[in-house]
Amino acid sequence: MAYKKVLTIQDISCVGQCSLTVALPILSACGHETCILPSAVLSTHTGGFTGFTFRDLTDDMPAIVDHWRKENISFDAIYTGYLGSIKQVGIVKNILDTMGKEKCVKVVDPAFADHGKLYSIFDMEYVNAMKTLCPSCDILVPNLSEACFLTGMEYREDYDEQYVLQVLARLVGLGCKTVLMTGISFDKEKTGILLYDNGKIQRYEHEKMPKSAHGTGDIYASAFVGALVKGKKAFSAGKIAAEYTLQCIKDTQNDKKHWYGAKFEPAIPYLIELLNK
Ligand code: PXL
Repeated sequence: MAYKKVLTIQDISCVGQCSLTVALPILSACGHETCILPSAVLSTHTGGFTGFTFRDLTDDMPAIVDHWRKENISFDAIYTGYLGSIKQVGIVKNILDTMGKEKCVKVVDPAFADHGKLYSIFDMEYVNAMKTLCPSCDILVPNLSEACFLTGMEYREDYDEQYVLQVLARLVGLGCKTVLMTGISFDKEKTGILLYDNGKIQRYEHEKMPKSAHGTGDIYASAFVGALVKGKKAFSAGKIAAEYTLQCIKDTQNDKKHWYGAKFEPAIPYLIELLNK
């Protein structure tokens, strides 16, 4: 099996089990060399903690990337998540456009909203900037909230296939080639994923847990990229990531003290088992 070099660009939330502290171990466990470009350093994530610190690393990025260029460093995959500023979106777009090897797979997780609401540091100006990443990635991995903000569609908890098709059509209008939507199901008792690829739709539904957990979008996207880079087809990688994420949520469900994230580490052997099937 080829050894692949993945670059992931997202924040370091020192405590909180999200972003790089999730992506790095998951991608490494999948067997990939994992390079990072931290977008910001926070004391914790912003979802439920108050008084967190936030250091924006936008100004460090150009020199880091220049050095990589001088060293002729390029990547088999580039996966972006939570970014630190609007200016940074432009830098990240340029990285997506220029730092990949010939067959580089580029995955963008918008990572700016959930349950119909933007994460606390973001606004519509940021959302508008994020639209510019759509044509630069191969696969966009939004949840329904992010897809709605990007497309200007009203966010609904209750929806039908027609509504989702409209959201997808608008994402394609923004330049998306392939979209893997998370948290989509037409059965209220379930949840699932939907892969849109060149007009073709594939869906996979699974058990929905009573409570979701913080950071599961990052766990999902990291496992998806890990599986994809391992050579799995997008739909199969999407299903593997869904099964793994579900297990992480199950492992966390009954621990009230663990409200800030999902326990993704104990299920890593299960992820590897799924990858080897
Ligand atoms: O999991 C998404 C995420 C990543 N990084 C930071 C966050 C969040 C969600 O709230 O606050 C800093």
